Amino acid sequence: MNEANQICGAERRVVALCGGVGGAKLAFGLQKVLGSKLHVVINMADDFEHLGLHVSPDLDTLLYTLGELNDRQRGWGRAGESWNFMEALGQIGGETWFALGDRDLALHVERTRRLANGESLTQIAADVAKHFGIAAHLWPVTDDPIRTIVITPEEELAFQRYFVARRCEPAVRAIRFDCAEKARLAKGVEDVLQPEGLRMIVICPSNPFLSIDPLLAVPGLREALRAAGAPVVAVSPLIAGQAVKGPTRKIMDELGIQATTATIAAHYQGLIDGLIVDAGDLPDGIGLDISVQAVPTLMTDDESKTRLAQDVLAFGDRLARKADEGR
Ligand code: FO1
Repeated sequence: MNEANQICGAERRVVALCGGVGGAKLAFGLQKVLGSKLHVVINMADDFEHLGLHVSPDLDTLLYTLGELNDRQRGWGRAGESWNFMEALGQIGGETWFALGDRDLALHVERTRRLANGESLTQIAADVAKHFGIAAHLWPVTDDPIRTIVITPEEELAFQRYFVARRCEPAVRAIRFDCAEKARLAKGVEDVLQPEGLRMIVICPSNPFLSIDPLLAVPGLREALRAAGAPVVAVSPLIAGQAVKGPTRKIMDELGIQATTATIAAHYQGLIDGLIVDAGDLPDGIGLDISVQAVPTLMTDDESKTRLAQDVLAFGDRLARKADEGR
């Protein structure tokens, strides 16, 4: 990479599309490398009203992870939590299937108050991120309602009912994103995806069906990604055909989709220029017009998250140079 490009590269923004615990891990690694040059577009379709509170699980997982406040075993919620609220709630017959820690509760109560006051999820996310000392910029994909609905043979389940109450065990027949067609792409997301000063776009190793598809369902996002004029690099959420955590593989089996590098590439067909796969998953002739790079993708600690982030950035920069040479 020539000197000018290198300096310019370091100064330019990287936009990451993210949802869930796996996505948050790579976002953490990217923040370690990029600091305030990282902009994260967040899935908001896992949100739901619970006990009269507006809960935003993917936004909160990112806030806690980037703020280094997260419980690293569970992946979601805060470290050092206490559960007095849940205990007291149980004593009076309240709904305890969705665990809200005492510290976590403060975020839901304060977000609910501010939403009732007319503030947007974008404003609330930015303000909480500031209070948590987070360097990256967090962008809810939309400030309008959007809800993932999981269709099973017996019934339709709101996302958290499927994911938490039923522990992902009902078979998935289809997934729908209610209100997506009316959701407006948040202004901040449109702004950060403008070509000027944009280095690359990263699709984090989140569940493609439950975390990335609801992002892409917001009208205008796919077009904005294509018009951004920067390489789009996805990181496969599978390692040796298995998900590191969560129901990605199970859902692929239930949807009749083979859990291979090729099907992940096909899922993002037309959107991505490059796909990062795990070192052991060298593709058998993907046959798609994208570049594939095999590196270790299992993120078990801060070092491996940062290393994967560096590999992703180097791969994206190589794709950019190839595109420049091609012009
Ligand atoms: N996941 C669970 O499996 N059980 C829970 O009780 C639970 C509570 C919870 C509370 C706040 C929050 O931000 C996330 C929470 N999650 C819980 C995780 C959450 O359901 C998932 O991380 C996302 O919705 C999917 O990415």
